[in-house]
Amino acid sequence: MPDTISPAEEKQTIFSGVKPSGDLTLGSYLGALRNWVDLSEQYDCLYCIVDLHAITVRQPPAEIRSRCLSQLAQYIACGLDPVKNTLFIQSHVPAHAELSWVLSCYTMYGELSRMTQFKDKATKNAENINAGLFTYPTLMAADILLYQTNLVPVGEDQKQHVELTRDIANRFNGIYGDVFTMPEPFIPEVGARIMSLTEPRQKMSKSDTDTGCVYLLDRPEDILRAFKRAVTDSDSAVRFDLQEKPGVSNLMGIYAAATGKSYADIEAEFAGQGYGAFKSTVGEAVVELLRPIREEAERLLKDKAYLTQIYTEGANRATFLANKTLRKVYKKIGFVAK
Ligand code: ATP
Ligand code: LTN
Repeated sequence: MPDTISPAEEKQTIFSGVKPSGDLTLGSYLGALRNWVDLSEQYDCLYCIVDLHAITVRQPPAEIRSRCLSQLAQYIACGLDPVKNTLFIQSHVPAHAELSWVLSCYTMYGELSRMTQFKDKATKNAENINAGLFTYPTLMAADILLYQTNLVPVGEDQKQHVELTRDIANRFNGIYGDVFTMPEPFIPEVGARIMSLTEPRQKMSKSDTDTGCVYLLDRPEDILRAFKRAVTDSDSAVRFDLQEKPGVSNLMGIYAAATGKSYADIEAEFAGQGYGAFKSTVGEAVVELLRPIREEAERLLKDKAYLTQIYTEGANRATFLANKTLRKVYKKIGFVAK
């Protein structure tokens, strides 16, 4: 009896993760989570809460703990079925940290120095440029490669990290044979880079303290207020132009992602109307998009026993798969078997 199913029946694997470094934003949803849900029928999916990644920036212990649970509730509320998808917390599967160390010995200092996220975070956290912030991409490579992942659904900002993961995998495979599957980034056509509503030239980031973020659990009145305050420009035409009109283009991107409308449709819909009506309509579309997620997440968060069961089962499944790859890696390197 063959111990594998035939390639025709075999589903490809997806891995992705979000850090519990703040509350999930509209950017995390449109750039990543929503696609996770869309892809979860055709693929074997592992979706992780990457707490090890979050501590590259200081996190108050009580906050990271409660955010992990809340993030899990939001994953499920977004539509991820915990029976069909493996939902787990990264620190529950030690193989991530173990493979990360190994991969750090196959990653070049120069490669890590070129990562834009490192340069960005180092500028923002000048008082704490720790080694973890620098080697962060090797941990991300370990996350992905441990599960022989084919596809990594992420926002535009993570493309460089997935490309580095491929370089590391290639280098390792070049020395030891085909150990790792080569992963591809999957970046959505709309929503891949949602910008802050108040600083539209900066990515909407959950750890930023500016007021330009919309959070998945925000109340409708807060969402509407955030959109009313959104920065536009001194013109009055709703027209897509990232260079000249970053605020309006960002709102158009959000509206397109929320409704499925094209930019041409949106321009026609608001022709001659000015920004007031446009901002309110986008705000209302986002309220309706997020309403069911917030309601379901609030309900799930009251059931801690259920959430504990989900992340425990998720960690068991993930550990099994991850250890298979880790054992293979150790063997290829030449470590003595236990
Ligand atoms: P932090 O502020 O702590 O760096 P973040 O808000 O940038 O966090 P991540 O946890 O780094 O969020 O990202 C989670 C996923 O969501 C990633 O796939 C990332 O590419 C995507 N993502 C995050 N922010 C945006 C955004 N503004 N637009 C589109 N995708 C995004
Ligand atoms: N680095 C990512 C989060 C992340 C991730 C991953 C995404 C950690 N490990 C593996 C995809 C696959 C971020 O900063 N958003």
